[in-house]
Amino acid sequence: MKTILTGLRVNSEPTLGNYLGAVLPMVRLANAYKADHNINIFVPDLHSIISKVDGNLKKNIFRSIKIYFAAGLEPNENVHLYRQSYVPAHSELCWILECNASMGELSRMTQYKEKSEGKASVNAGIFNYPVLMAADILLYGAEYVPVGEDQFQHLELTRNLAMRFNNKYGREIFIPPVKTEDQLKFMGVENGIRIRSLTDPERKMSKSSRAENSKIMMLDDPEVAAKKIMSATTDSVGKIQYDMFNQPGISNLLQIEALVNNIPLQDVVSTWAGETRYGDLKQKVASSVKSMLEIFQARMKEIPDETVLEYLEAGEEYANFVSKAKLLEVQNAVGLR
Ligand code: AQP
Repeated sequence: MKTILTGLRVNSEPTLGNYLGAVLPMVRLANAYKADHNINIFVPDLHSIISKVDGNLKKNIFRSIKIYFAAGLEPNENVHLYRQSYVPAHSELCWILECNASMGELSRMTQYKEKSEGKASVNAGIFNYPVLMAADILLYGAEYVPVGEDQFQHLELTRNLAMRFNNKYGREIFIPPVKTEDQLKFMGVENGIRIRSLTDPERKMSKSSRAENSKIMMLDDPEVAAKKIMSATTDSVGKIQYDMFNQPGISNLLQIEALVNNIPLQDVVSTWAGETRYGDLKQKVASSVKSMLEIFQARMKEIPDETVLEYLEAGEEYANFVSKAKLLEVQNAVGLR
């Protein structure tokens, strides 16, 4: 069976960007493909500690699993939920891959540049985490990795590391994830999803941003979230149209409206064509986001911790079994075994 895999860092609660860019696409694919695909949804707890952790990491881990169920994930024997730090092969393979990755290629990663920009000191985890991400993917031969647009460069790195390793050892040890264009086709989208900051729409909505009004957190009071949409930065063009280059604020709102209601962007754009009143668009998007958050937050409360733990323990048994076998193959190739 082919594998679809994704993960969401738990350094803090997710934003609407994480939800629309990564959680919802994964849940939709999981529900559609679970009969004949492995669906690996893991909690990248080791990735999470590269940033400051807000709140309690253990609680954040449980909350992260609940988020997938609240988004509509249907349990199934092929759906595997696990914590990265409970599966040691991730860290072990990471080291071996580190020894096959170059400082040059890692320093070209946009995420590294953005996360280290303007900082006097940057931890080595921020530099190395794309290699751990490659290990997360290659251990399970995951060909499809639904992520937001910001992570596509890391998927390309994963492909390169896999192919380099296979060439070096003369056999197909790793299955590389499919190319970005094929990832997009599989996700059923033309471009990667990138939800923008509400206050600075040139940038992506980011959970670590200090500007509270720039981001909607999935556990924000729905009224507060609606107010953040109402105060979103727009422009002075005076036309409601999708033009991410010249009107990123308005385009971002149109994109949010489409994704929250699961309707094609083109349909939303047509509905608003010819309209000029930005306030009306904001009202509509604010109301869509508010309703979505109310339903989502009510569902979050329905899932007990005990159920989450049962799923995690079962998933970790599966993940350890699969990953240990792949790690042994790698260790044999390198000569460690
Ligand atoms: N703004 C976004 N729009 C669409 N997708 C996004 N993702 C992140 N931001 C957006 C996608 O969410 C998934 C999980 O991301 P993550 O939490 O593992 O790490 P991140 O990319 O570092 O997320 P943030 O919000 O940007 O966190 P901080 O501010 O801490 O760095 C990924 O699939 C990502 O593409």
